Amino acid sequence: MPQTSRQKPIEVPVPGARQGSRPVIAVANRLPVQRGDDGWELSPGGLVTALRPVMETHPGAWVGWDGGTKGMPATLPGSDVRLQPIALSAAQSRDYYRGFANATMWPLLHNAIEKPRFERAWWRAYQEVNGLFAERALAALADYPDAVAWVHDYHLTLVPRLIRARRPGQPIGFFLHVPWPSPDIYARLPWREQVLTGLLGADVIAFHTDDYRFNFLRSVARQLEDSGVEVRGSSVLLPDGREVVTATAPISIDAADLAATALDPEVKAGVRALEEQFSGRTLLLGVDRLDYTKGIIERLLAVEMLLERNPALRTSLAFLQIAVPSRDEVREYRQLRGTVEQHVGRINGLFTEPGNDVPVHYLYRGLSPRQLSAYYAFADALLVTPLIDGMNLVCKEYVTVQAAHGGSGALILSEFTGAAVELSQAVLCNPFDVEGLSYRIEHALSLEPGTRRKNLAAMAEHVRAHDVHHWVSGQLSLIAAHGAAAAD
Ligand code: ADQ
Repeated sequence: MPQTSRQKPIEVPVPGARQGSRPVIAVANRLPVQRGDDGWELSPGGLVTALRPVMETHPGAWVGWDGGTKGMPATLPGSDVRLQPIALSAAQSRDYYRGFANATMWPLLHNAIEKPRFERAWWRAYQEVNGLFAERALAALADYPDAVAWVHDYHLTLVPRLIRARRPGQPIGFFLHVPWPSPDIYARLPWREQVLTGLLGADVIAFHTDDYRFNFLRSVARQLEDSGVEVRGSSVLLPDGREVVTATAPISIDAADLAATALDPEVKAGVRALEEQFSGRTLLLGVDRLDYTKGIIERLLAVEMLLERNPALRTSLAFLQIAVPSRDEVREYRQLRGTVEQHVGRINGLFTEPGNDVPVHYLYRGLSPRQLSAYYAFADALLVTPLIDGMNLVCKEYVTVQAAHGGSGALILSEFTGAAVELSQAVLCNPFDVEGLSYRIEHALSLEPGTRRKNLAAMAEHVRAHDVHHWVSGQLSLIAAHGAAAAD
């Protein structure tokens, strides 16, 4: 069995030619569109950011939940990719999405840092809705018989097997955007065998880091060995002779595109406005979906300790938290919002000097990529402190925008993110140690600008060389090559 370690990811060899414009049927929970001021537009978020380049270069279709929106366009704005919306009933969205996906799988796969809830009714809805997604994907595959099927994330673990049952020779890939926990934690899931056999319908199952991949292989060995399933190296051999390969493929961003956008006039104007607003102060920034995995409370408490220890910082430092509303129909998320807002108010109540601006600023909303870029360009340091995070794209965005502006910003990065494996020049931190975190922030701010600039440039160069185009072409080639091998 492979050893778990925080080593650099093994570069997965990319067999076969680049996939050119072979059609792709992407299957993911949500369709990546929303209604904006000027009509339908791509919605924000990690998965959409990552998959946008696929849609630009490959024909095909995207199968996903319409989220209850009506009147969706037939194709993705700005491309020929067909949208295949799935409508869910109120009960399905409650039990499959809010229940099984967000209150069972999400906490379970994030090391059970919130207690996962196990409800049989939710599991039944999850099976039913995975069935609907598979049916839609099969219909799209009938229109594009030479397509690659690419299934995403913890909402849809049963889909690979359902597609395989009806199209045995179909190349199928699965990518998990979140961590895979240790086999002990995974074993708590009452439906642990079904989820594993669902995933093993794919030809390739890929993860952000070796740790997650090894945890998965150990879960397969523990739960399925009695059923004749064998883990051999990085592959899984099934009783019917099929081989499923696993791969480590850290996701990334469209670095060139972001670096170019970061220099446009709207961003520069945004930076000038921030220079005025925070004139003479050091700005620490946090940017996250409002999620209990992101360590926002620990970050606020660390900032509080910093202000407590250093009275001079109460007027010379500002911390801005930008939090995108997320899953506010789930109880734990509503509670988190309340707790964050209490801390922000409490810290400002304690540490605002009369006649001065508050030390903690808080925006509860989504921002446009250009608005976000202005904050990235201006901030002296970014605090990325998740208790656990599959990858984390925000830190990759920060180093890219800072480098485009010739900045010397510091990245303070939790060692419990997938990104920490790649961005080793960051100031790494353990967010569970709140006091230690407050010292790591101090340390990051005390680094010489020359050192910070050198670290930042190294990280930005890594992201540039391992961008999302590299990730997509690697994944599609791997799926096509192993899918073809399986069909022989
Ligand atoms: P997320 O948990 O959503 O993604 P992350 O990877 O950081 O986390 O992506 C967030 C995205 O949302 C970034 O592109 C960021 O720019 C954007 N965003 C954040 N705050 C915003 C705001 N206020 N306004 C607008 N946009 C904002 C999941 C996993 C991660 C994994 C990704 C991709 O949890 O671990 O990195 O998928 O696989």
